[in-house]
Amino acid sequence: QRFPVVVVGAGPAGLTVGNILRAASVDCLVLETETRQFIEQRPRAGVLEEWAVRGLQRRVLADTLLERAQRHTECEFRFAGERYRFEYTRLTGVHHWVYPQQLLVTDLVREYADVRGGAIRFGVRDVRPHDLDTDHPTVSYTCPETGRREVVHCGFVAGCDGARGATRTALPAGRAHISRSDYGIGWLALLAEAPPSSDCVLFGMHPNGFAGHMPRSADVTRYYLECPPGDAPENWSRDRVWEELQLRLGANGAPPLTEGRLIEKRVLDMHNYVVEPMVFGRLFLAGDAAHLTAPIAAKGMNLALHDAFQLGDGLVAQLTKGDDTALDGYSAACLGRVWDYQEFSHWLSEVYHGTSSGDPYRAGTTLARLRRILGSPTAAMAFAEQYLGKNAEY
Ligand code: RFL
Repeated sequence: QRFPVVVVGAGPAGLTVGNILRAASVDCLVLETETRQFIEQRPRAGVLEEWAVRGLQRRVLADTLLERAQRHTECEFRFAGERYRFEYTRLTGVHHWVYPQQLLVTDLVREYADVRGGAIRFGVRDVRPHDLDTDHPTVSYTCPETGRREVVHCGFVAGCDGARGATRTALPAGRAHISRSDYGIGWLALLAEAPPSSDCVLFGMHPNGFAGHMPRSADVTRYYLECPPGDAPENWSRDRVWEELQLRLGANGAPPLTEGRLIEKRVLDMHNYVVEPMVFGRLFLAGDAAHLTAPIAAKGMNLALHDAFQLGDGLVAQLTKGDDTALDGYSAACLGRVWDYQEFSHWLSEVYHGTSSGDPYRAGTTLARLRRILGSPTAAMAFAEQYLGKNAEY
């Protein structure tokens, strides 16, 4: 078997790269450990920045999204028993899109496999890249039907297999630097079968811990509750979850949250990493495989798409015109936005978690940050710009 490009992982990053390649009639093979049904139903992110949707639109990948996604123009901070609206679109003219990640993945896999005729294998096991520092790398995997090892020869490997994938671990020690940071905080990530309780995202800063409310659709809402890292989801009964959400998101004049069945309950330990450079020989890492941003600032899916636009376009330029410029600059072109978003996540983490840190000094500076955003037009504009992401064209 031979393909110009093997893409490892069918998440937002891998499927976008695959679609860009197929649009230019470049053949590629996508290898995915899960089934198609599983990836089309795996709920995760939901916030897309305007530039990212325009990037998808330019590549004819946003038709369904633009019909179904919700446009968000403001968010609300709740603390010390009060609520404060923050109208970021009125300030900047820029908005957020909310579209559940599994719907984007469903659109991208349909377009790649069913419309653009891209090759994809689901349910593969033990994917391993080889000879990455040569011009004839291979990728081996175990075929789910036969149990046999298959070897694919290729020109390039796109490592888009997320935070727990195999491609990042193929980097030899000393050839890449991995920077890490751990917030020492957990978030209980919940999906409730309940309509959103507000028309916008809510952030609650409470001495008991942070709480977030993120509308996903007319009848599903994502909630987050700060908890100890490594906490067991079983420690959070339905009653305890709703009691804490009502308390941490409660504010003067705000109606109580609409409760419902919890359809997902898992603890995420808040940590980040960045791999530099994102390239080793013929392996190009993209998305969570290259960098993880804790969901504090809702940046992960956006960064995955940013990488995928750069990588897809760079591979097309190389494979159709022999032009290496974009691939040579790939890592630097991605890492600027990656570090910008990492820094914003750190800043925002302090805003969310300072109140509950138990340290009165941190609680005081947190409140000062919030008052600055809400009281100074210049600070509000700077915050909105980072919250919405640098609005460039891709
Ligand atoms: P993905 O989506 O993890 O896709 C990787 C794919 O690779 C497969 N895979 C392998 N395939 C072959 N061989 C292997 N060895 C493999 N190992 C894994 C996996 O099955 C999967 O299909 O990575 P990608 O494409 O880089 O996309 C990144 C985003 O998924 C991620 O950044 C976001 O989900 C993060 N995130 C959020 N990002 C936002 O921009 N906004 C949000 O509001 C937001 N909320 C979230 C989030 C992530 C969450 N979790 C569960 C981590 C909320 C949650 C709860």
